[in-house]
Amino acid sequence: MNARLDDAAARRAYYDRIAVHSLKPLWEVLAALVPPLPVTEAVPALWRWRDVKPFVAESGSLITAREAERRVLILENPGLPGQSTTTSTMYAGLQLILPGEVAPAHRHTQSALRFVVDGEGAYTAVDGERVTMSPGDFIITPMWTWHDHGNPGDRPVVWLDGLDIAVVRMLGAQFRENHGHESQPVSRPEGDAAARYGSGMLPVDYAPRNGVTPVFCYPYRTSRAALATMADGPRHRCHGIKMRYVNPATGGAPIATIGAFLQWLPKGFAGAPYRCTDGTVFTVVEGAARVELDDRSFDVGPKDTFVIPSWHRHRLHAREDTVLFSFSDRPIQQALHLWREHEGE
Ligand code: 1HN
Repeated sequence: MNARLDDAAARRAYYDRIAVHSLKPLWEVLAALVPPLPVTEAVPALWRWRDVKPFVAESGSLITAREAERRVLILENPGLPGQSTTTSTMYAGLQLILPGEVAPAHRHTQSALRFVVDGEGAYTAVDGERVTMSPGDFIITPMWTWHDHGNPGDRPVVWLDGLDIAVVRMLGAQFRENHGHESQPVSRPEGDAAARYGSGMLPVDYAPRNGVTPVFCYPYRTSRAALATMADGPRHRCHGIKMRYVNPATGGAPIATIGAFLQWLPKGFAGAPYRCTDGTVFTVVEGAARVELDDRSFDVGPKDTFVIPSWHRHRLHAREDTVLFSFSDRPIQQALHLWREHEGE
């Protein structure tokens, strides 16, 4: 029996018959599979510090860091419910560690970054070296490195975690191990990695490892001073003054899968419209700014976190001198020659 070529009922019946053989007609989904422009379910979203801070603090009375393993509130994109992700590829969360607590040592194939948001005096230990955290410090935990956190200080500390969870999930490459000891043994003094690899020199026989930077802490004091020095110079019409964190041994991103940036918007800066294919998580370090998207805008201040999904046109306006930290999957897209950006309307 030949179906009429335009018989919708015959097509539906055919789809039902082939479905039991795990077959699907491409022609019904082709346009959605290969859209003319990026399509993502992720939506622009904002987590104001004043709104989330009480909930972060409250989590401290509900569960210990030990019991939770990591006491974190996921900044879940409202357009991706249930997926524990903030952009289509990047996870962000706010982690709380109270005085006296330890978050036990483990390692996994997901790479992580920390950006210290509130409080100081906690440490994170990476491969045998501890680093004491202060607000604005950018710290990385490369994939498959042992890491644990502790707070020997007298104040709660909160940082933003960024991980490539959805990327590793998509690739089916998730592995994890517990260390067995709550805190990994300390084998190197604090500052060791910075001294060995972070002073514009490298040990003469150093060979880069896994595309991962040997320097794992980028103190805010240093990063901010770099931006401040450049603040009087030429500015990018969209970004103001924007720096990317680098692996000093390669000039590439500090983590193979995650790019991280710090930018300075001078007071009164009115950025030109911009879009790029890497959906990006931003945190305000200092200042006050307005983020204008096509169909919504928000005013942001210190410790607020917001997300701009892929290919969403936006402009940045600075009401005060403003410093923004951000991270995205840009190194992945660039390695695959997929990354695109567009300046202007
Ligand atoms: C993790 O290991 C940390 O080590 C934070 O602090 C957040 C989210 C998902 C999976 C592992 C950490 C995490 C995580």
